[in-house]
Amino acid sequence: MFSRRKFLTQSALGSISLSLGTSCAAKDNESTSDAPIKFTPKVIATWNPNITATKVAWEIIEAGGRALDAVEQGVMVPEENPEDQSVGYGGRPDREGNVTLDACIMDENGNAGSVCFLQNIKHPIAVARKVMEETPHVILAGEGALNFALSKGFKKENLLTDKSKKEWGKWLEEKKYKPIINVENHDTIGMLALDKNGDMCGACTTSGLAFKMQGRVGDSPIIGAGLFVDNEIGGATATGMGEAVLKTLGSFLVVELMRQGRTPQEACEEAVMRIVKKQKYKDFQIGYLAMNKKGEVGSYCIHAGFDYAEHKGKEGEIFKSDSYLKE
Ligand code: SD4
Repeated sequence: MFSRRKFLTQSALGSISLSLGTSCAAKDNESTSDAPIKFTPKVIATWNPNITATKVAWEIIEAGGRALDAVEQGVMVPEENPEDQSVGYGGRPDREGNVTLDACIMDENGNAGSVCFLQNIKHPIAVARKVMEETPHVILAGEGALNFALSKGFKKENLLTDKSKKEWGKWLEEKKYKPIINVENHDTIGMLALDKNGDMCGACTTSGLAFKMQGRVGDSPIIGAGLFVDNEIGGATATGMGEAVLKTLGSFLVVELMRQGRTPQEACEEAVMRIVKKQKYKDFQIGYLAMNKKGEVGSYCIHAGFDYAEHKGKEGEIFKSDSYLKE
């Protein structure tokens, strides 16, 4: 099976040791010794165009910043990019022509915030963070999420660009709903960051499947589906056809498998196989991306074509994910 050289050879260069006393980082990975755990601060994100997002996040980590700020600022890059038609401003609309956004965020203490079916706000991830930090709740949806955002000073904006409006117009001619693997929906961003304190946080944001039914919410804002982080173990995020991820609570599954001792790679493969066993997997794409507390990364997808970006130094790198189907 797929193995990345770097999984095993944790390079001394760029690694940091963290003693057991100062963090829970080592608890499950090195439970038999008091030796400090070596980890590599790192940022990873789904899909190669998001390398610009990992760079922004990495600069925060490199400066000694908190992983939470890194993931929030990082995913804001595609959120405000009109060329990215799967996230935020410029996202493809639902069948009624509404751009509706889903996003969630998790911090190193197990706190979570999420918005779904949010319209007219460019940075849903920032609203999700405010839900986490400034309300007693985890998820706000639709009008309630919008009113909350407005009360916090977010501006109401039109997010439907001419380009996405045109594509929607074209779609209306046939009204055929079929996600196109790796093309139509390929830039949803799920990001995980491990900071210099050894703390991990994650964020996920999307405009969801193009031309979805009005009111449809995918996996991306659902804690445990599109994203899950447990700072004792690691984190995982998902991309692709959200319905398949929701039915298997995929990101939670990946983290739980890592807790049981699987590598991030093994955990991602197992989570994909759960979908392959029960669902019509040939018709859609799913990609998982995971990182454990050492900074070891794994990824796996159904169809070839899923990739991810990684920053742990000045230059970012793109890695191709191995896939269940090899075409
Ligand atoms: C969704 N999982 O709304 C998202 C779409 C996605 O890459 O990830 N696209 O189902």
